[in-house]
Amino acid sequence: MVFPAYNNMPGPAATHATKFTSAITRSPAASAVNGLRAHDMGEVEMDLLLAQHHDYITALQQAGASVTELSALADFPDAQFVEDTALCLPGLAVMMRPGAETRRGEVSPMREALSEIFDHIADINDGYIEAGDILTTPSEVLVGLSARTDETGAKQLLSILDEYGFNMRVLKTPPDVLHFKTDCSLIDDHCILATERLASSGCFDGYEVLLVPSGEEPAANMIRYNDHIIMPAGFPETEAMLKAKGFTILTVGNSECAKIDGGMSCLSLRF
Ligand code: CIR
Repeated sequence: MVFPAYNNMPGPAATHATKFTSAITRSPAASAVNGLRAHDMGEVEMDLLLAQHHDYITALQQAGASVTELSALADFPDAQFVEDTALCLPGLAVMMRPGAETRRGEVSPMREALSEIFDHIADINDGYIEAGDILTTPSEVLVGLSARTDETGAKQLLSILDEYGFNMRVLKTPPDVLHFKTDCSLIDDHCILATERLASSGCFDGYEVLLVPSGEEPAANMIRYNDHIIMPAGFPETEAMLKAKGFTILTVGNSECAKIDGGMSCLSLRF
């Protein structure tokens, strides 16, 4: 099956990577305080986490999303980071196989939810892949190999996407960076915001690249949703740079998710 206007670079009407109507989020469980993290950045304050989660949903709604909030999964401390469980493309959802063993059980409940929405569902059942390592642009799907995403998983995704007519390119997530999208975001159809350490590899040649000001690297993970950019609060230089470029910004406090390595994109599936 081929989705028209996808394989031509750049596709004139290929805006599916920034234009959406819906989003899925999942309420953080009390166990979120035990979420995986690379470094100790202090205890997660549950009340603040819930308030920030609420603000995040409000921002999505302001950007035009109809938001479905799934209920918390107590057994899975990282389940609020729904992005990692599925890749949503026009007409197709691909269920991931997380590299983090403690996260694999998050996929099946998400599959159930997406089965009611998507006509086509495919499954990764070999190797590992988390969708935090996947950046979708209008012309291609970029996959960064990482500690959570391996070549076997990427290869299976490639064959699934090939069958459905989507282009895919395999890249590398920088060492010691959790996910590919920890360091980049699509902020316009042909413009990628990225950290210097990622962009300097040349992986975004052919796109316009905006570099995150030095010292504000965590701001590289944001989402473009229709005419808005939703970004974490506390990164004034990045915010000013994007405003000067004419983007409309919504900021959301992310201090608590940041303690468990979560950012703006991880908290929703957008389609
Ligand atoms: C994890 O380590 O899996 C979670 N604590 C954070 C996941 C963040 N997800 C993402 O960047 N897409």
